[in-house]
Amino acid sequence: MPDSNSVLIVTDIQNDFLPGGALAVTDGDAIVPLVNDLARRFANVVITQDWHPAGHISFASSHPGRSAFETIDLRYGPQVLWPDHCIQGSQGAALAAGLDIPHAQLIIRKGYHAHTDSYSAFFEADRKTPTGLTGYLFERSIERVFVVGLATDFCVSWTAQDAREHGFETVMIEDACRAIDTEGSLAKAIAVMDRAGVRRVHSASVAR
Ligand code: VGL
Ligand code: ZN
Repeated sequence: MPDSNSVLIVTDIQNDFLPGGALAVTDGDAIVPLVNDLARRFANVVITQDWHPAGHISFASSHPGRSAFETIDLRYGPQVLWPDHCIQGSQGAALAAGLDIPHAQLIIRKGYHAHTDSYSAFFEADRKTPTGLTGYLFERSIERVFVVGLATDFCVSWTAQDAREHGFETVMIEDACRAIDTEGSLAKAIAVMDRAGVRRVHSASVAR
């Protein structure tokens, strides 16, 4: 079992990212039983929830003439536009019904500022506005962060990168993640994680 200074971050396993959802990730539902099994190996679990107001800046519908999966430039940098998804309080934003992690201690919501997206669980897309997760983990003496969930190439990757930046030993459990993979985003995310020193492992190597 990973020690008491380790945390599992379960990223955005929400209805809208599962097959049939507004921003469905291929096979997103396939990881749910594995994530439940992994979570039982950790004393510390944090769950993240993408949590946008209606009319959020990351929605293509907020930019007349633009379509989903196009990239535009915003004041904080490039932003991929998405179908409306994970609207606060909606069924689509709810955690997947099959997620069974009653001992998770914190659910961190992100992307709630109308004018800024937030893939990472640590910082909003401006790379400056903190979510508070760093302070929470520091105060709980967490040293190692394991990341699973959706999607590999956006929220998982950005979360893993920021964890490294804060000096956490960071492990991405590859078979417990699934990707959106738009415009080469998966290959790019893997390269960036590797460069940042994020270790990629198979779930079988995570001790029980
Ligand atoms: C995500 C796109 C938009 C994710 C969230 O969870 O990876 N991707 N919002
Ligand atoms: Zn989102």
